[in-house]
Amino acid sequence: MPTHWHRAAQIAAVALSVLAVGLSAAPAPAHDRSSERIHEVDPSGGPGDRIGLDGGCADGTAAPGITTAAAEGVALACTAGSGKVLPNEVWPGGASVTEADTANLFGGNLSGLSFESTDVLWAVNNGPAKLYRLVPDGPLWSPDKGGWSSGKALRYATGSAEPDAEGVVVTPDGLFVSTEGDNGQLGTGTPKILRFDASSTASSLTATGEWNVSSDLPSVPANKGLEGIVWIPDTFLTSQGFRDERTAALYDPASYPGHGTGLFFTGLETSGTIYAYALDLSGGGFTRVASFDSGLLSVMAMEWEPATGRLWAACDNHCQGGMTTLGINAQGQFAATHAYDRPIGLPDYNHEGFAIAPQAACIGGQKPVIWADDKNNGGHALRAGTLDCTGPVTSGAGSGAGAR
Ligand SMILES: [Ca+2]
Ligand SMILES: [Ca+2]
Ligand SMILES: [Ca+2]
Repeated sequence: MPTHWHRAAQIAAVALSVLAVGLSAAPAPAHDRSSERIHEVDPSGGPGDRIGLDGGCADGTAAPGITTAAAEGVALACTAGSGKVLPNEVWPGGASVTEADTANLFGGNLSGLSFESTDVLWAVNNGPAKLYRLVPDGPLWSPDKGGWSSGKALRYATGSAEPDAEGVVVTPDGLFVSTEGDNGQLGTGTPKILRFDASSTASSLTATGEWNVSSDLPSVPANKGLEGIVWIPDTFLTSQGFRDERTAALYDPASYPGHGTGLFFTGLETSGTIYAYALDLSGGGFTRVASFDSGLLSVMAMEWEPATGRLWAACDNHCQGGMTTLGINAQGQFAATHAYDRPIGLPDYNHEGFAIAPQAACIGGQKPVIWADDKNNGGHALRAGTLDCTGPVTSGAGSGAGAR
């Protein structure tokens, strides 16, 4: 995205950072999205870029598109009175954020993060396609010196280069990566989910599983595909009455032999839609079990928080770093329950990765969260903040306030 789009937002972020020095955790006013205004436009009107919004409609009615300078200041047409507009709340954690990597360690394109444990954080880079195993290095995170110093190149199952790796998740069934397409064939978006053997000692990793879900998705530009991925265990889904949209009945894991012990949820950047898949782990088969709106105009990262039963969706600077949490409602569907501003101390950068540390990392009621900045602004790709360990449990909240 052109950097000049964000000049005003960056100035505002700096001002907020200055304020934060003197006003720790000053509460931000509730953010009513029903009267959002377009505050930045792409002067080139280039295809594939989107309008910039202060938040976006929770129901996705403000679809990404091309706009012109004439549109600046125009009110955003969220569905008035539909009850689907979520107000932004203050970030439910610490206001301060610190850089969490050595300067200029990663360069650009770091785009996805997933904690394996309190001491192991996995990261993917979309170009060159790489996987990193990160470990604590004082207050920072650094590549594991045991073979991961420069990361490991990622290949498709055929051994060919190279997947546009944007999201990563560690699961009991292996490490999975969501991709937008093939870096060698820009212009054609073929989103896939890949599995890699993170325990391999090889210097490059060839996918041990490949699921080409592009036939199930709307046609997307090469760089608007699957930005985020999480895994949610069957035990949680069944306990919350999750419904299978294919069978129009309660989700029954036995309907999907060979799918392991949970479902994969992956977010499509271009629409902000999240798709739930049962993957046939012994082959390339897959079945869509559900799809739903993230509550964001665009989704860049996702996280599953087992301790609270919240599914998190995160946007980058296309929506000022806004986030939503989702839970399973009384109809058995995932729906956004809260929308949050980014922490005051987090600059409005191109954060395409977001990870929440396990509950075991809680200290003083807060646990670490990490963002990955694709653009490596200021020479840093990782930033660390905190999230309250005892957030609202939104799963199974039914039609409570904010649910839709
Ligand atoms: Ca990226
Ligand atoms: Ca990409
Ligand atoms: Ca993208």
